[in-house]
Amino acid sequence: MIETLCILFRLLLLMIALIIIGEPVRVALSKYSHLFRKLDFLQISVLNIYLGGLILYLIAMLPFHFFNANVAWAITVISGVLSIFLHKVALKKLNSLIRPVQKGTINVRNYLSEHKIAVLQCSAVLGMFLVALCIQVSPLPTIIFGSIHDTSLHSLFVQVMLENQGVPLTMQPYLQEGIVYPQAAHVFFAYGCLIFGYMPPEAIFHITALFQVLIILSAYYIGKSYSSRRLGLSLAFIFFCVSRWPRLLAWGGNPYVVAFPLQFISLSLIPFLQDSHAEDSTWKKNLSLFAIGILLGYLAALHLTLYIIVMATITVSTVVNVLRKRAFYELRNLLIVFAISIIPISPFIYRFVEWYPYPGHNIGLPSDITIAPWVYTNLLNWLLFSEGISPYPPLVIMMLGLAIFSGIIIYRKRRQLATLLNPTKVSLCLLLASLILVLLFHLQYVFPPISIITGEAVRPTISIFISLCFLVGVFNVILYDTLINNFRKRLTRIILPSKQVFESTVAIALTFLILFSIYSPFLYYTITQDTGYLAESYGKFAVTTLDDYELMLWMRDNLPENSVVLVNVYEPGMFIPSISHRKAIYPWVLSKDSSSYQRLIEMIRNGTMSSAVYDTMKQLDITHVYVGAEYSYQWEKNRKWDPLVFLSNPSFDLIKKIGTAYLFEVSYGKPEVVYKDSFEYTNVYDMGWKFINAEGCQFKGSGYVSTNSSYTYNGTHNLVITAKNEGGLFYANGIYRTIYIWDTSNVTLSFYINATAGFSPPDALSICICDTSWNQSICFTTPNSLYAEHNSTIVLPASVGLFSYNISDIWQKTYNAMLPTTFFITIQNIDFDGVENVGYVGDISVKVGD
Ligand SMILES: [Ca+2]
Ligand SMILES: [Ca+2]
Repeated sequence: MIETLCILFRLLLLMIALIIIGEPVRVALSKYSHLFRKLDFLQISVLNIYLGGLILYLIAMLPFHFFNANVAWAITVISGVLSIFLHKVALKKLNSLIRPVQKGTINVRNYLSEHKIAVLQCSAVLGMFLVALCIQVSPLPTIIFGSIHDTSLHSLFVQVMLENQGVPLTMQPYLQEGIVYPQAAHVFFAYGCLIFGYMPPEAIFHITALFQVLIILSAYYIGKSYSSRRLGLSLAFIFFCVSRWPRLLAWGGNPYVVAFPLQFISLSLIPFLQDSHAEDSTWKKNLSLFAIGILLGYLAALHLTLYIIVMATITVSTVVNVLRKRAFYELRNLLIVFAISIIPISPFIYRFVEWYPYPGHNIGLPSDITIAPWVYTNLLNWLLFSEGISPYPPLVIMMLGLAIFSGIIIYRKRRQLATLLNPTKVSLCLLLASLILVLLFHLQYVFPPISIITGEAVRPTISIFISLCFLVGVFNVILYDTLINNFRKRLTRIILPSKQVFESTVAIALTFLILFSIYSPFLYYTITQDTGYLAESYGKFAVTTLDDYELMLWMRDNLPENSVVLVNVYEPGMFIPSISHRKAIYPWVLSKDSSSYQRLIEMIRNGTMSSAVYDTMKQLDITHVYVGAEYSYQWEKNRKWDPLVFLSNPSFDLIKKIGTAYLFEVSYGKPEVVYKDSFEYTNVYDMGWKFINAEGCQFKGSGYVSTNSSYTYNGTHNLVITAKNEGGLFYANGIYRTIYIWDTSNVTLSFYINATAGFSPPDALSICICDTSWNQSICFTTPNSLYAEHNSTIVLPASVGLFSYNISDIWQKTYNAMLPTTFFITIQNIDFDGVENVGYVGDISVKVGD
């Protein structure tokens, strides 16, 4: 609870800081342009966040490397002082509001009663914003960072931005490749790190949650600027509980989420482009057009596809007006705005063009990339049946019903829409533009899959849904008016004319009751289910554990600077660059799609540690290997690495283990020895050994497994395994571990054992090879064992000594089959006589080939 409040508080502080940075810009703009006048404080809040972000983006893009904590603080403080200075008069007025009533002044109570409805509406919007923020952050404390893919990639961008004090050209020292991904969203995250002490992945994960909720304020923004505060309230409500986008987007898509509210603000600028008399002087008009262009370009720098969707919407609206009204100045406005919007992303366009002839276009496109044909996604299917509309099936039906009903009502009332006409038009333009884009994005099945539009077709599909949400928002206002008028008419027939106030209160209450009943399922799911849904969805890709986090922090403090860590792209090691500040092969970038890397991580997953694995690792200069505690959700299969591939493999030294997260140093020894255990450690379970559970309760006894320095064969420690029968038939104490090999034709098992202390016939110490289903096995056992008659049992010539066997041959003879590539080694001590058996195992090794 306290943690949730801390997260909430930190996000609200960040929001206020951004609002303050944006304020001087907004005031300056509104002095010279009509663009951002007539905004209330809620609209100002959401707009300022982006104006503040724009200032920070400008600073980060300038090549002077001064995007650091000092400058960030300075800008925040200076903007704060400037804002107070600019609002001197307003602040004085506010001061008079608080003072007791005097002649000629207004006080709070008067002000509130005068603006009763506006205050209520704004409070409702703010209330929804805060409730949604609580819902949004409540799953966050239990999760360490976000998706190991999206969040790790964006935190890498933030990390290089912090190290370079600005947006650098390349991702050095973590990767060679240049940065062409527009970095405006990352500036928000980096600002959070500089001022509020976030770790980069944490900044991305938490700040994204803030922007997911900010959509409520920006929906209010567009509603109010198009029509009225009532439409604003209606849209805020729709994006509070009806639209799942972007509130329930849990897999990442962080810059997309950050850009989402600005998309609405951008759409609210369309009427300005359509109005030839929007400003009184030409230079003011040009200034406004310039500001719109820059804001649209900033949207592009936040997320390119949302920019394309907004531009397409403006284009559709312009084309319609040019065809209907011959309004050619609109076309001119569009072209001006489009040209100016290129400015904020021009550095990235320049980089893209400049680097295009370079190998891999200098964006890390690997030369050995395997281009799989892009799987066709049926987007209608996705929208309707794969949680595109809502993750809760009853709401999908409700939403479709609402959308169809809204469409019919709006069409029937099309002549009486009045102030609702413009928002209706823009919703339809957005709908048409999105449909066109969905069709255009389908060209990706024609183009090579590695192109800028890959996978982007989903986003205009979401915009189709958004346009329907706008229409439902308009419908709410119509419904409200119709209901309230009807109730009033009916009530006047019943109630005395003198009771007008009462009558209108009853009408409002009844109207809200009906609206509430329509939306109660949406409210119910939002309040009761969203937190759980978010927690579950995050759980699929946000799989970093506390062990991983601690190990990565340990690496930051202890690992040599020039270390290169091999990571599995399905494990939390993806956060190594942004947490440990060490190079990882590979982060979630294009390089990871190289065939050699994919082959490498797949071979390790299979336990195929042949010389090819070491060759590839040498080529990539790998010095360490990170094995995470968990792995991300994968549709096809589990891609987790088993730490047993590395544990006791002589080519890898375990240098740190925290819980089930491991860090190994690569020593490039002899790849043919896959396993060599000399028990030079204290905890056998840490090294991958597990207990064999004694089957049945008739086996009473005791025993332990440990390492000590008695009867040492090699080094200073041995494995010691004891068993003592205590009144049963016998007692068996055993441990096992998994071995992975790739070539099973000539495998040698060697071991040193000493089974003298307390062993008398038929007591036995045995070492077995078992398949992983425990069905087939071959055993090497000390003389006089009960199992000596089994044809799968080889009796050792002595109770003490170093023995070596070709287990491929033995397995072949016993089962007439190849030795499995994955098998268990078991060590078992069996006592019958009640005199404790103390068995020692000195060395065990498994070798592939000669
Ligand atoms: Ca030893
Ligand atoms: Ca014994």
